[in-house]
Amino acid sequence: MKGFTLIETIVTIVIFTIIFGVVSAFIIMAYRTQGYTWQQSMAINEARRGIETMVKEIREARPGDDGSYPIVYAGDKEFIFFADIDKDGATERLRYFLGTVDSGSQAQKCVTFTKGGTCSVSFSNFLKGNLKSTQVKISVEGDLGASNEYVEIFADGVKLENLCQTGCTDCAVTWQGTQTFDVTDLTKDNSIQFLADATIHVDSQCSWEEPNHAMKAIFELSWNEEVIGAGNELKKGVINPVAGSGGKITYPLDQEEVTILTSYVRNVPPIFRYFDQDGQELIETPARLKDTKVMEVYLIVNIDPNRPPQDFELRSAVQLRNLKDE
Ligand SMILES: [Ca+2]
Ligand SMILES: [Ca+2]
Ligand SMILES: [Ca+2]
Repeated sequence: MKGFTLIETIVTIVIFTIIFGVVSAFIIMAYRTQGYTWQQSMAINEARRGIETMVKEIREARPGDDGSYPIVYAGDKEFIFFADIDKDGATERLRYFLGTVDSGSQAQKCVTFTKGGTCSVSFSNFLKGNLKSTQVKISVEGDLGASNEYVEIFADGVKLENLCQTGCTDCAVTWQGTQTFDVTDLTKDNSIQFLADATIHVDSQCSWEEPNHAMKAIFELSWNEEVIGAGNELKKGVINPVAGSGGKITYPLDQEEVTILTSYVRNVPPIFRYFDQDGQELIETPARLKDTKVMEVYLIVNIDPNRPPQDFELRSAVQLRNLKDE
């Protein structure tokens, strides 16, 4: 029997390679589609479980242990209320919302050209959402080589620190004395002013960028804020009641524990809608707080809107039991 010729062998190898390539491409594609569909169904299940828990808790809305009305806030994409979700008799403050944490930063400089001068900068209207935290990094430069030459820093009139009291040099030609401060409380009003006071000892003899200056300062503000209605994550925030002195109950906002219920929410329409006892939809916030008896929760879930499967919609109506007879 004759063996294969070289040509026959090559042809055979080429044919098998092509077949193998086609088959494996098909398998990989099928596997990917399968994996994607599986991911989508996981996302839907996750959203469904989230919405079920949410509906159960909203149904049980009741006054806060501090005496607050059951509903705190009734927005299109944020609902804040009280309920006892773990059945221990103490009422939690709950917040369901679509939101994302955004960060931002701005920097400003100021210079003083006179001996012992001051300079100031102010930041305002930089926040778009609920402030989480703000930091400022401050550095100075100037005729600051001696220990009696320093820069007093104030934020909204509050003394923060003396920069460059040690470790700085005269006219360093680089930022020095850098320190970072937490100014969260001072920026809650969406505005902060910084003052740098160069004391009486500093002469105007430095020439880095600006000639004949005594001192200059740079303020680098950076913050984290929560923007409601943005992003694709439906979140749940829980605050436990805290008994203060004299048994006074409070719900400290900075003790909220936030978890993500589902990460693929695509709602443009409201997630929360509010209805009175006649089934009339409530549009204005004051009426929502006062008259809501029934709510509708609506979620659009899709792990990637640019490819199939299409949007999956979850919709659920819920009667607020403790509010229906008022
Ligand atoms: Ca509880
Ligand atoms: Ca000096
Ligand atoms: Ca302020």
